[in-house]
Amino acid sequence: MSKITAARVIITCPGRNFVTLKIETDSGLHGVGDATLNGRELAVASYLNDHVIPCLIGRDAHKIEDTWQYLYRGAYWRRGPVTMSAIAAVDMALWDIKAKAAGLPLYQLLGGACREGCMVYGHANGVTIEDTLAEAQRYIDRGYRAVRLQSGVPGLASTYGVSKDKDFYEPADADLPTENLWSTEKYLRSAPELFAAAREQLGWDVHLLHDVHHRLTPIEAARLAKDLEPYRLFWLEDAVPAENQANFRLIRQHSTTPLAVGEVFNTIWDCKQLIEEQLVDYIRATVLHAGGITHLKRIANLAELYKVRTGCHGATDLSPVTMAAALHFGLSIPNFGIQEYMRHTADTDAVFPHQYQFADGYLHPGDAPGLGVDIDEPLAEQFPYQRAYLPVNRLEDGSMHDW
Ligand code: EZ4
Ligand code: CO
Repeated sequence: MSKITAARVIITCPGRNFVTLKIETDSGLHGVGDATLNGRELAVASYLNDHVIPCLIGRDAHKIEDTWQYLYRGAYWRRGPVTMSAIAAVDMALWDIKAKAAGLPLYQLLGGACREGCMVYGHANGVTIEDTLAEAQRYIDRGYRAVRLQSGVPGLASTYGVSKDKDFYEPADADLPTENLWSTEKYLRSAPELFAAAREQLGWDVHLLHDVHHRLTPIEAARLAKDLEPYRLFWLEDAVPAENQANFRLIRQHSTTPLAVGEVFNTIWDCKQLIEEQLVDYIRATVLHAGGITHLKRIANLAELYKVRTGCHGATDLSPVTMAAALHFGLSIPNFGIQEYMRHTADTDAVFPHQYQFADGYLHPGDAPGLGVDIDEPLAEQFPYQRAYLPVNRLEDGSMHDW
């Protein structure tokens, strides 16, 4: 028994907002969990402060599964990003405590390492194809084996994934949502040109990925997947929104381009049909937004039955705490696929000192007991919360579209 004596939510903005849960125990050990929900941060902070923390005090920190069930079933109101991010933060912090108590890096408790490291992909983007490919080459030169390519669309002033600062892409960029314009026709013309040029210039030894960010209808996505087939993508991500999981059937009927989805998923129920019908190849649910290590393990185990691999979301709005948890998890499961990796700013790295390290295209979580990441609270205090929204997206006639 290791009694939870205190828990607090720390909100900090070292370049972007992060919500962190820190749990303390009577054994002197503490654990950290990430509860960041981009653009809706304070809702999760309130869920934790007002509704979860009162239930945690006095509980046995080692009862991870029981605490998960208590918070999930006990709320009565199930699922959803706010609830599941809050549960995830508790779950991560409790795994951190348990692994520290055992004196082991977390991956050892999850079954031990299945591989030497977790292959990651970086983000190369540019306004023109030329710029994007120059960026991609920079990643390859730094040792990356996989790169996501996003390029500006001729005729559109801005598009998803193309940033001003090349190293630190940050879509939550304003205190009221930025308005973007979108044209599916223009995009469907330019995306295949990007990948044709990429294969010509970068060759075939690098994995190439692309994110559609939920903007197409099923038949449009089928056309894009088919057009991209000759360039052998590692995956095509979020080709359509997945509220209606059956949408993916149409894409599958037309193309062998591997498909990935799931960064906005919260539970195994969002993944179930896609996995069971083998409609996707990579499932992108994360430790943070899908209920923690305890729940992501269930998703990965289900996926393994159908040869679906993981490809966890890892954008900058997932803190180094999530990155550490994802790496322990990825190292320990048989069906790991790839991990998204966007570097955080120096201020974020300083607020969250961490053990994980990049080498030769792989990240390794390190061998410190626990998650191998912590929060520097006095430093975190120096970066107060700043409201920041993700953009919204409209078609050229003014209709709202998916961002
Ligand atoms: O838009 O993390 O694959 N990565 C992505 C990200 C998401 C942001 C949303 O918070 O799609 O850039
Ligand atoms: Co994405």
